[in-house]
Parts: sequence; structure tokens; C-alpha cells
Amino acid sequence: MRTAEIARDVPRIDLPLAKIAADIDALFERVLVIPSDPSARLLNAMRHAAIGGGKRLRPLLACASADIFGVSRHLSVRAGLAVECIHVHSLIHDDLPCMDDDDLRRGKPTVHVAFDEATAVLAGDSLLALAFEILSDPETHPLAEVRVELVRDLAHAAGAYGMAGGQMLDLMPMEQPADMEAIARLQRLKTGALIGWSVECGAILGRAGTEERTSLRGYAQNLGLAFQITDDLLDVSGDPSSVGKRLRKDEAQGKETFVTLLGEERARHQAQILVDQAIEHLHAFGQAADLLAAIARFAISRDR
Ligand code: GRG
Repeated sequence: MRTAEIARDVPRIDLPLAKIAADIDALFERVLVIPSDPSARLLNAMRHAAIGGGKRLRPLLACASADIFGVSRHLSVRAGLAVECIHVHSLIHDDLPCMDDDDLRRGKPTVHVAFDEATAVLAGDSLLALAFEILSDPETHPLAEVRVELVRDLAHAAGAYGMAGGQMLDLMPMEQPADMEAIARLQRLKTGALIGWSVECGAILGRAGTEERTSLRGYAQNLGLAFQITDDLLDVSGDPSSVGKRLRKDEAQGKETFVTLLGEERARHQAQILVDQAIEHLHAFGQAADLLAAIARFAISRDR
């Protein structure tokens, strides 16, 4: 089934996406205040990267997961803001000449192009630090033990045993012949760890039990891989004006991906299987998890 055909069955999540985008932009406006000294350049670079772009999928996952446990959106959107800070930090650094060397992101010039490399490094670093400042603020949760769990788990997901570790694997030549397990391991770290925390933070805020957390982890693991397969498919056959970044990069860099290994049709089929499995994990939550299910379907039907 082609991406467009899958899309016909997708419940529309335009409204939740538009709402979370507005909420995240409003919070970024609040926290990224421009000082009246030359360090204004740093804040302008952070705002350039963070405000007014991206799908805001991780914040929406955080809120949808927390909704299941009746957590106030006032709290969950702050957790969503924190993970978006880390995500934007990773995009800024990923685009640097020493990494992927990209000049276009979210339809705009990348930060090192619009500003300069040193400013881009600092903007990324500052967003990484900001994530933990947001989480450790009592406004995110009144209980210190909840805040510590949020901080510790996000630090783990962003660092050497999560996203940064996955990026390291991605920068190294892959053992040949590449196999599915090696690619899945890399992507579980590089993309999956942050998606995993986005879902997990709802359970942390909602003080969910072990069984509920296990179900959400199963959902997030399947979703992370399905999301990445779709990213690989968009790189091969997406429309650059919708995706907002340069495409066909994997092929140009000779990178092994789910698509080079499986081919487009099988990769699409595999993404659908993973989304079905992700949704299976939500069964016990009933209708309370409808938004999480809709996000999973959107993750593989998207064109951006
Ligand atoms: C120093 C902690 C630390 C990390 C830096 C650069 C880096 C290590 C990691 C890069 C991780 C990375 C860029 C992963 C790509 C993940 C991915 C699929 C990004 C696209 O996500 P979307 O589609 O983007 O959600 P939008 O723009 O919609 O938010």
C-alpha cells in the first residue's frame, strides 16, 4: 500500500497538531527572551531553530500519553517543551558541517548558515541545558521525585546510551554486509530513545504502574521504528518542499537504511506492521489512548 493510500484511513490529527504547535511556540516565546546585550545573537539563533517549525510530534506524544492518566496539560506541555528543546538541539548539531553538513531545515536556512558555526554550537548546547532547567522547575511537577525521574530518564535518552550514542553509530562505517538488526539498533538509539521518553514522560507525570509503563514502552518502540522507516522513505521519494530539508541524502552518502535493505514496498509494509503492533499495546487503555493511536497512524502517513 502506498503512503497516500494508508492516509485515507487516518483519523485527522490536524487540530491536536495545530494546538500543540501553538502551545509550544507560546512557551518558547516565554522562555527565549532576547537580552539587550551582544548575547542577543545566541537567543536569536535559538529562536530561529525552535520557533515556528517542525511537526511537534514529541510534545504531542508527551501530552497524549499524559492525558491517559488525567495529567493537566499545563504540566505535560512543559515536558513536551523539554523534549522539543533536546530535539531541536540535536537537529542544530546534526546539520553542522562536522556532521551532516546541511543548509536547509524546516524550510529555513540551518542555524550555522543563518548565523555561524560557533553560534550554532552554542544555540544547540543552550537548548540542551534549557530542557533540564524546564524539567527541574516545580512548575513542571510539584513533587521533586517526579522531576528527578523526568530529568534522569531524559538525560539517559539524550546521551551516550541514547540519541548521541546512535548518532555516533551513524557516523561510523557500518559493518558489511549491513543487516536489519544493526540498523534497528542504531535507530532505536538515534531516533527511538527520544520518542520513547516522550511517551514515557506521560507515565512518569501520571505515576503510572509497571504494567501501564510496559505497554507504553512497547507502543513507543514500535512507533520509533515505524517513524524512522517513514523518514527513510521520505528521503527516497518525498517532496523536498513539504519535508523542508534536502532529500536523497542517504543514497548520496552511501548510507544503509531500512529502505536500502528492504526496498520501498517492503519497507512501507513493515512500517504498517509496526504501527499495528504499536496500537495493539494500547488496548488496555481503551479510548483514552485514541490520540496515541492516531499519532502512530499519522507517523507513517505523513508527507513531512
Ligand atoms: C550532544 C546529546 C547530544 C546529541 C547530539 C547530533 C546528535 C547528537 C544527534 C542527532 C540525532 C538526530 C538528528 C536524529 C534524527 C531524528 C529525526 C528523524 C529527526 C526528524 O524528526 P522530525 O521529523 O522533525 O520529528 P521535525 O522538524 O518535524 O521536528
